[in-house]
Amino acid sequence: MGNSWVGGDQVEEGRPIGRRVLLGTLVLGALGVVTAPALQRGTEAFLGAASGKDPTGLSGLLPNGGGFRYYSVTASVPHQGPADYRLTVGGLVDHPRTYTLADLRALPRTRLVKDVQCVTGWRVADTPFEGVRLSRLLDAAGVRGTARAIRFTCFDGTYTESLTLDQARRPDVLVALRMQDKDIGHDHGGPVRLYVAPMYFYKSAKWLSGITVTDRVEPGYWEKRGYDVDAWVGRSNGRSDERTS
Ligand SMILES: Nc1nc2c(c(=O)[nH]1)N[C@H]1C(S)=C(S)[C@@H](COP(=O)(O)O)O[C@H]1N2
Ligand SMILES: [Mo]
Repeated sequence: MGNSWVGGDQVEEGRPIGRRVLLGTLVLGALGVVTAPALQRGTEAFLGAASGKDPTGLSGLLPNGGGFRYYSVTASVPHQGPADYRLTVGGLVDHPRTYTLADLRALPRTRLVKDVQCVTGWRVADTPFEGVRLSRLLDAAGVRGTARAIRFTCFDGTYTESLTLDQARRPDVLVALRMQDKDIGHDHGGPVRLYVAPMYFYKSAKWLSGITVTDRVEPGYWEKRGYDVDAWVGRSNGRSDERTS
């Protein structure tokens, strides 16, 4: 699957960067040159996204992705499928459990169709997501009285996210198995990603592997790097986008 360069300015998580800066950065990165500290953060974020797809780095929009951009903070992500995918639910619960993909597929599902909004500005209208309500998995696990939050981990080995327990129990928060009415492919975080409909898309952790119930919010990957922990679309991160849910 090839990648195409589409559009003038590329964006990366955190701030827009101009095409010239981006191309310079990619060339330096490809040559293994150590970049200036000022560029380091953007370089890491963008090269991580680009190199997982295409070593030449000229990627961004997913081909046939309907406007979605590919993001990963790691250079590559192992593939997991029906044979080896596992989701563990643990922490402050009475009944920790590990789910296979078949286990998750056997549970009742919810389908939601809403806009997706990335904090860097792009928005995709009317995107169907389908999956098991997170609240269902939490209820099955038996959340203890001291619990206040959830920590999400991913099988890319690096990305993390967080929600308060109240946010996690909303009916528009899914452990998603399908997106755009297809099983979620690897690039979109398949086979299972989180979908937090009312929040910026960085909350929707791809390649979901762990749900840990905790006694406090532990800020996720981007939240440690300046993004709002309470990431309501239109009411956080200094943005005024139309709400998504
Ligand atoms: N594991 C993981 N999940 C992630 C990210 C990531 O880099 N790694 N990026 C987040 C951000 S910032 C966005 S906008 C969306 C992008 O999802 P997509 O690649 O399906 O468009 O995934 C979110 N979830
Ligand atoms: Mo994003």
